[in-house]
Amino acid sequence: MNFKRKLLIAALPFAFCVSGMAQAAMSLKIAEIHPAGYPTVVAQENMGKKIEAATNGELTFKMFSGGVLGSEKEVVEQVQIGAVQMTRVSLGTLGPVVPDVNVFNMPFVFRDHDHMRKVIDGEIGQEILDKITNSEFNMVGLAWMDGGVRNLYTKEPVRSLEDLKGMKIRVMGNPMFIETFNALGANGIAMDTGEIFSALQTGVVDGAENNPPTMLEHNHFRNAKYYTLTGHLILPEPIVISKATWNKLTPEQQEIVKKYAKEAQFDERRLWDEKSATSEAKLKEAGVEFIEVDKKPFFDATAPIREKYGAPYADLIKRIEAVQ
Ligand code: GTR
Repeated sequence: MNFKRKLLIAALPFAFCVSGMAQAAMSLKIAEIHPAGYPTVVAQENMGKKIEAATNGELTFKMFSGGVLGSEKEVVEQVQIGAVQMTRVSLGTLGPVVPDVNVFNMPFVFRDHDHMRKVIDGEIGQEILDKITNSEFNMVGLAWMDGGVRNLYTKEPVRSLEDLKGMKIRVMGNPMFIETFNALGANGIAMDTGEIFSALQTGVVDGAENNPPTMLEHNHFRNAKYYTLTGHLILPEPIVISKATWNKLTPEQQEIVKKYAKEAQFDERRLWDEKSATSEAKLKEAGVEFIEVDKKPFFDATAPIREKYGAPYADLIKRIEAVQ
């Protein structure tokens, strides 16, 4: 046997050992735009602990909350290359990357919050997660988190569609949302979550749209005191894992990750309901006026968006509507 061959054989057990070790012990970074204590953050931390216990410490998790690893868009890019292993991201952000998920991003596609929950808990929810997994974007869709109901908040009150005319409204970086607000007579302006506070403060925008926990925890309420209950979006938010990471897991580890991600879906829902209620109370205490509006004009004005973006998903939309 020549020297080179001998060396190779000698190195083999070591190579196996190293790859075995990499599989046995892996630390996963979870990125979150929301601050510590937010329902999505807590639910993913709980999930991480359960997975760690179930894998005997083979998989460990480190939560990076508060957007320290970048904006959602940047994090999605990092997940695709495996630099960040896991994240919970708004479907709004994911839409331009995996267009098939945009069906949930259409204004007023769900009747109400409960309808959205039934849809994501059922087969359609799984189909959309599978679309993420089967796309070319190197992510595996694991489960859903609740992002509540998104309403409009503005510096000047919006009591009817007329009041919204010409207002600059911040939306997530998804052309569908820009078009939605343009259809409502406003100007949709895309920017990252972290830029909203100062954009409201300096008047770069006249308003934004989000759920009560985000309005509260990201301090948007300090410069937008009117909350108009349009309920135009009820967005579920997937937990995704990098495909590069997923492929390194053993089938057993994959099953464990899936199982506890699904559990996190329901853990977060409970936390979400509590947080929404306390957030609403705190916003009111801070002087935010909650404005009830007739949603019909908002629904009617956004019909062209549903027609344009919904056309390729006509059957799916019928199935969503049929979910009782
Ligand atoms: C929140 C959502 C975030 C982010 C944010 C935004 O409701 O949970 O993922 O998308 O809205 O509008 O930027």
